[in-house]
Amino acid sequence: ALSPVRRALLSVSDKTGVIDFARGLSERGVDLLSTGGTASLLREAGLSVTDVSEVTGFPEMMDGRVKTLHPKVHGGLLALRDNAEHLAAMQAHGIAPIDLLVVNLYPFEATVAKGADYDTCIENIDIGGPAMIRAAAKNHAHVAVVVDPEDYAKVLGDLDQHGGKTCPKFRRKLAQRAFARTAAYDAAVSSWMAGAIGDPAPRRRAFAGTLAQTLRYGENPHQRAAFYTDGSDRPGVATAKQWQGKELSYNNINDTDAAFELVAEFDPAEAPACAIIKHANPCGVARGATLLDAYRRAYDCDRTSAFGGIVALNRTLDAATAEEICQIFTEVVIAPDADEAAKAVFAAKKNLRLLTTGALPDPKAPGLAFRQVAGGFLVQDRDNGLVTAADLTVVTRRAPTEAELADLLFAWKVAKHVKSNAIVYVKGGATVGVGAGQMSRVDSTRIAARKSADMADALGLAEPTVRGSVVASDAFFPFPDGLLTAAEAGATAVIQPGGSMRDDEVIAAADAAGLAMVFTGQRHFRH
Ligand code: 93A
Repeated sequence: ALSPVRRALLSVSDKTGVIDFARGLSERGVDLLSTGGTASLLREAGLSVTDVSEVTGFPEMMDGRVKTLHPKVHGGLLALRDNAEHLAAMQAHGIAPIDLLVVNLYPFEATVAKGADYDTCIENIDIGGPAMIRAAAKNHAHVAVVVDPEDYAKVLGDLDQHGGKTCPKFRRKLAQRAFARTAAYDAAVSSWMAGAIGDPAPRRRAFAGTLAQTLRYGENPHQRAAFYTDGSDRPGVATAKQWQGKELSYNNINDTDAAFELVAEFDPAEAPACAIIKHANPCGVARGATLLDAYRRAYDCDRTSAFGGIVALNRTLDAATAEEICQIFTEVVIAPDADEAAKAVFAAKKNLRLLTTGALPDPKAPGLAFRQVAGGFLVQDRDNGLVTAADLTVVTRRAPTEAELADLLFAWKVAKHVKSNAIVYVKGGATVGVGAGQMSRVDSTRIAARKSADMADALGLAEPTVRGSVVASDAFFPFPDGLLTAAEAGATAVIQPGGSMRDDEVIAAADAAGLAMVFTGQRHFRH
């Protein structure tokens, strides 16, 4: 049934639009109740407001921890207006109905994002607000609850359409949004606490995100989609500032994330690095003497696939690199920063999106990764495995040279970010062939070598760049065939987890071919 709105309680931290909304309510004959800060603001705007403390007969106390937690408030929100017993209780205890609740919560997520200390975060956990929101949402048969300033105008519209009443369908919609908000809020508190106690394990956790952006469509145009943030401050596409270009699509966001997570594996203090991503797989990754050099070397791995790709850089984008990127069609460029000259270069390319994040994400930081299956979702630690030279075991007669070792470690970092079965050839700190997403490891090995040969043809090189390269395999070679394919293509050293039943055969084949091979003891499946 339609429900009249005679009395509204407003208690908001985010004061956006609340004066106009309250004035609109007041003009429609609605009495206003409010808590301290909200009440003063409305009074300053010339509105007549009753303090909640006047209703409860208690002052706001304990730094505001107790302001609305009172039967005069919760009875007014929860009473069923068509229940004789409830009405009698209201009568007996002097409780007046509250027909509209307007609350937004202490900015807990924003406080965490600002890096506030533990006690400040705790103080920003709203208790009274969610209690009222849940009470009003439960009683949506009679009460309307608004948690988002974007809905203020809709409430006034609904009141006008129904002669000062709200309609049941709208109240139910508002209640659903209200429960989504309190669920996300509590999940944010729980996630923050999990981090604070150093236990981000994927157990006993509640998961929820905050809607950041509705997307035009999903992976395909017939799929609806949205982007949610999880409240973590990990630098990346969710926290980035977009300087230009149209809105990111679902696929852009996915690919940009893959690109930035990959390039962050390469310490900017050691060398500039660049990763170019297509369909979540790298088609070129390189270090360089300069950022421009790194970009060019990454581009030369697979120029065909780089077209329409996503470029991630581990250092501040400069004008020379920006000019070079503009030579082909690129969807997105993401970097920790971009200087003014680089921004000026991109300004002429209206469609190119430039994102800056202020920092690189820490590849070693803990976190969670999700994968959906029918009826649920899988949660695991993000793959933050990182091997160093000290973790490697040389298993062949020949040990890798210093140059090979550097390339092996480089290739291993890239392989971690390639869909399995992943095979990555690297020479001189640049990928020269990437084989991704094949069901057979031998096929990945062949494809990567063939792509390298194609590229050498296109560049007019005398021999494939894969000659004299090293190769990484994200999981062990189950048989010698894959390894032999890589050796035939011209690879001289191999990095792989080891652990196959036939490791002996594979090692013997490597020795026979004169290869140096190291085991990492750690696998990087990415399916
Ligand atoms: O500290 S609280 O959890 N205790 C309460 O009883 C309470 N009631 C409302 N926080 C409470 N609120 C919150 O105060 C609201 O959710 C809102 O975010 C804020 C509005 O305070 P003010 O009107 O003083 O700015």
